[in-house]
Amino acid sequence: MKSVSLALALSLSVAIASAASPIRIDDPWSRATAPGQVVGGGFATIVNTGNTSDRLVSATSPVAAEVQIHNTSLDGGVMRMRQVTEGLEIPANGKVELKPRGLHLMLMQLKAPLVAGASFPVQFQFEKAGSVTAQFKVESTQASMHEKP
Ligand SMILES: [Cu+2]
Repeated sequence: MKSVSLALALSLSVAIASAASPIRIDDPWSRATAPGQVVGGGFATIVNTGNTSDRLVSATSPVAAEVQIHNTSLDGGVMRMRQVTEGLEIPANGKVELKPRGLHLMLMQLKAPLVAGASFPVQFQFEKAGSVTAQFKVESTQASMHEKP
């Protein structure tokens, strides 16, 4: 009996520890891809409710060979994407938005098309908060609430 209650107490403390993570991934979504399209985008708002800044260092997903962090810039009227290799700082009590035409996740070498209505996990690795997983919802390429520039 004693060992049972100890195990319960241990699992409770683990649950409390993970719930206390200051990093939250809000509204994770992606866009459906056409057959043959080998890259996809990932968008979300990364919220840091903690009093110290953190850094997103990498991300992985089972749907893609590699997940990169990209930034978008306008270069002579042409949209260009650049890989962010130094990670992404998430300010204390702040947030960073990953959105179309801005910072985003690039899912490289998709293993299968992303189909509207489906969802897939992305595991984020933060310097301090460690690993945080979010479930990305695939939306159709047709106009959605996210399509506004
Ligand atoms: Cu990109």
